[in-house]
Amino acid sequence: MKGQIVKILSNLYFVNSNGKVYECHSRGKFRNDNITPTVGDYVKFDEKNQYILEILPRKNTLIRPLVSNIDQALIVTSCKSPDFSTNLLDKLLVLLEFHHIKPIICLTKQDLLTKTEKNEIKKIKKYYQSIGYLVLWNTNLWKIKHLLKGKTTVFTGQTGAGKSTLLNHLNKDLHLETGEISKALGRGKHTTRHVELIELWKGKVLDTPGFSSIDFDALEKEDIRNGFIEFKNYHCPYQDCMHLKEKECKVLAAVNNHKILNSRYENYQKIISDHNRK
Ligand SMILES: Nc1nc2c(ncn2[C@@H]2O[C@H](COP(=O)(O)OP(=O)(O)O)[C@@H](O)[C@H]2O)c(=O)[nH]1
Ligand SMILES: [Mg+2]
Ligand SMILES: [Zn+2]
Repeated sequence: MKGQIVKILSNLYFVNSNGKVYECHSRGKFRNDNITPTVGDYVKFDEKNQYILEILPRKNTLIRPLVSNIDQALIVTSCKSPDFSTNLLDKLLVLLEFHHIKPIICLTKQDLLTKTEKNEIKKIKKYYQSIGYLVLWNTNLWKIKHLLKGKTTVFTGQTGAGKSTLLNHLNKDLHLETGEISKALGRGKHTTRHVELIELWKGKVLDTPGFSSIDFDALEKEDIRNGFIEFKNYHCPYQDCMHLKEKECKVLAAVNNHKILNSRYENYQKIISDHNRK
């Protein structure tokens, strides 16, 4: 039978197949093969003896959290408290583009904005939509539920952005802990959690504390450039133009003509210079 690993606890692999979860063991073989099964792996398994026979080819693997075969990511981005960060958003977009994970931007805490602030966010929202991204408010539960169906989705974004709150809204039975993580840390609470895919609206979701910079290490400068997907619309005289100081660069011209959002370009420069410093 085929299934997907939804949870791993020491040497027990929880495999979901058509909504039923089987507790399987892994054969020694994978260890020798240098493949460790991860959450999200699609596997062939022996349902009778409950062990994993084969790990099917992966679409992608993230390191932190260690998880494979992610179809899409909901980037939960708060408009306020914590303040809207285009830098974090653009970084995540680059990372997701590199790993072939479809990004969906979900804005939260719009209720905390003044009218002027909301208009500003709406402009930014429009820009991201114009370059091809799906951008939603967290109040659009109906749309989000539809997007989850049949997919493996990670919920990512800053601590306090409202990931767990949104998940609780999507399913009242989840009862995920929400609120300030710093309070929990202050009490010396055990914060390491196991990675688990949970079934939600006919899909599987993973509530992550965000990705780690380790997942960035595999990227080359060109990958960062390619992650700014709207740059591809401009054809510069230099083939393989990095859009930094090149003469007659069409991207730089578009930034000057306000065709490309200023913050996007600034974030691009920042990510590239951080990369150079490594
Ligand atoms: N005003 C407002 N508060 C929100 C919204 N979404 C989440 N919160 C609050 O923000 C805090 C952090 O939310 P939480 O879901 O724990 O964030 P997480 O760290 O991303 O999982 C909690 O106190 C939530 O009640 C929202 O849309 N509006
Ligand atoms: Mg949370
Ligand atoms: Zn260029």
